[in-house]
Amino acid sequence: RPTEPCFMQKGSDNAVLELPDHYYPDKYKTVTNQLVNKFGADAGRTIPIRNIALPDVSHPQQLPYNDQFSLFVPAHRRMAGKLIDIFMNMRDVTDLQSLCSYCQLRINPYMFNYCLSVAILHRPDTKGLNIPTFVETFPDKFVDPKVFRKARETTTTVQKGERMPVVIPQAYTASDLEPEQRVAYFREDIGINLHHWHWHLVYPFESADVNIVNKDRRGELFYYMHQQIIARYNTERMCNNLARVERYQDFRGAISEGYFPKLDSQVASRAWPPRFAQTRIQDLDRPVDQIRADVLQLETWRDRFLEAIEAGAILLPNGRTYPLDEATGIDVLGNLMESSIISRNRSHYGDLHNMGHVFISFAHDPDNRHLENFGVMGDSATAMRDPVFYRWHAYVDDIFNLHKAKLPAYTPQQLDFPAIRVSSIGVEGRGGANTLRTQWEQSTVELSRGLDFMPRGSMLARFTHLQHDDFNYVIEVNNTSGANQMGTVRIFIAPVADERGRTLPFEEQRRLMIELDKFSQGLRPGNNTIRRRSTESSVTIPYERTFRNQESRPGDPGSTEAAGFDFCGCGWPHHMLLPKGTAQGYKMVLFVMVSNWMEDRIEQDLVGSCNDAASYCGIRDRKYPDRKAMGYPFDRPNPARALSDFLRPNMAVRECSINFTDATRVRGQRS
Ligand code: CUO
Repeated sequence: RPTEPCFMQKGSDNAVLELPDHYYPDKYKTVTNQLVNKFGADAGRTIPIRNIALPDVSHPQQLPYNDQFSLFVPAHRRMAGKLIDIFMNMRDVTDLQSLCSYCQLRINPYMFNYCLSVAILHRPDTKGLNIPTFVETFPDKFVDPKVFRKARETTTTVQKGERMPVVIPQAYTASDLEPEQRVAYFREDIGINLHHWHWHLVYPFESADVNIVNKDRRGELFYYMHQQIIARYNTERMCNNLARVERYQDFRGAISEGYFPKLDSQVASRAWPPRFAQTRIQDLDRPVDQIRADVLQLETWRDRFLEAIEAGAILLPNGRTYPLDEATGIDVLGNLMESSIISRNRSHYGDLHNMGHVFISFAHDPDNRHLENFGVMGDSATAMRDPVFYRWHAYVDDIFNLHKAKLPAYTPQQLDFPAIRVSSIGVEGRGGANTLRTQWEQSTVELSRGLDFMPRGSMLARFTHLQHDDFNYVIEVNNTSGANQMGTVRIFIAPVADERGRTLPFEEQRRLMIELDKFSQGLRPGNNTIRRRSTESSVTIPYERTFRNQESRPGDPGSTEAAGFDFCGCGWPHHMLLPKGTAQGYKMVLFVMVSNWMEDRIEQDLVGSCNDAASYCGIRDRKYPDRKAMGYPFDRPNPARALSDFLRPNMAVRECSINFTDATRVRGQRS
């Protein structure tokens, strides 16, 4: 979007004092003086720009400025990969800024933002540099477009400082005639969608620099993070009297769920297209997107996955096989599935997951006859809004689970921590013992960065989201070894009964286990009482980190968070830590296991890294901080028929309930 041109830092070394003429796009060349006068006078900050030898950006420029951009579309992905490389190869930050000032009005804004964000995350000289949170830059991907009209009205008629937040309605994409609407608060949650976008930003799958992609256990993390989304969504559904999500496995069948996103793209000046109920995916022939693909291709890739899992080995390009073993099989499969450039055989196993997104997102216009763009499934910032996202990922997860089911069950030796006995777990909070409380909460998000028409000053939007009362876990552990020990405490929660009220067998319950926290803990000889605050969760990041609202903008004077919204912006939003529960109290089982930290630990220096949401996001530039399989001990089937049969002395469970109150509080005010 046209924003201010960059201005020069006066007097700084190597900086020129005027933006080189050829940096301006042709349409502005005749008015450069006016632009400098108009924006320069009240520019709060100036940045250095060099007159550099500009690299060739013609490839990424092939995506029209006002089009939508999708990482899942192979041609877009290749352009983005090229632009990331160009950004990565700039000599220093000033050169990068200079190139950005040249690109800003020439490169598609969505692609520009994505590639620059990836480069900032991965360049050694920009680590710790703040990236504006995506919802501030592109609020049109997250909120009802009516908000922008109201914001325009407000900003033009009310002085800054006196503006009331515009209110984003809570339920605006469907009525209650649509049963799926009952979980819209989850699907359309801004924080959840930001997390998903951020995760895919931190784990890109295309770049000429293999190190950007080839992060420790990234294929396994792709599996695990999305598996946890499905576990959470299924639980959320059951809290709302819906059955678990039905996997999308018949690629010829109709998708029964429709979705009408009611989002407008400000860049493309178009509404995001809907998908009507009972739509089928079709062969794609869209020259404009350089996509020609048949549904049969998707089925062929799928069949090859199933063959490989059945055989316990994948086929390599040289005709040999590579085993899917206990330690790395899931990582290999994850990288094949997504698929990334570190897929071991992309030509054979293809691009199953990404193209699933693409087929579904173009189901309404497979041959571009209506000149319609992709639907929300085509963009990682919007995909989780659509019910079909969960159907697709439930199927992807089932494929991974077929592999897990081929592995031997964990033996007692792989589960036990000799001499450590967990006698109990419970929670304490405002709801009383073992009762967790949820309700709605209203919070605000800053829109001003993302509004083209914006006069100076803040413009807030108020939205409503799920929230829970803080609580503590209380865990009693007895250490009979006579010596200090170190344990890894693993806390999960899962429903007790299925959607028909029947007690869940272990095999179904383990797949609904939601990780709540994981931490290391010293254990003195004798009895230990561990108290752990819910806010310390290794899964979540605090609200301020997800939204970085105006009260705590890093780098601002007085900010408590000096640096690092980059990698650190990845993490499940804390307000969605717990499922909603029900008014009557939804029964869940809390599970804790203390495993032997000496067997789990990864020796590495964590100084300066942000590691407080490592469970779903890993740690930047470090290894995943747990040697065990992600999801352990529930990632594999077990002969146990019920959770109680599975328990070992170093585990404990407690039934608890989540009580939802249909009331709304305002952030910062506790009722
Ligand atoms: Cu996150 Cu399908 O991978 O969206």
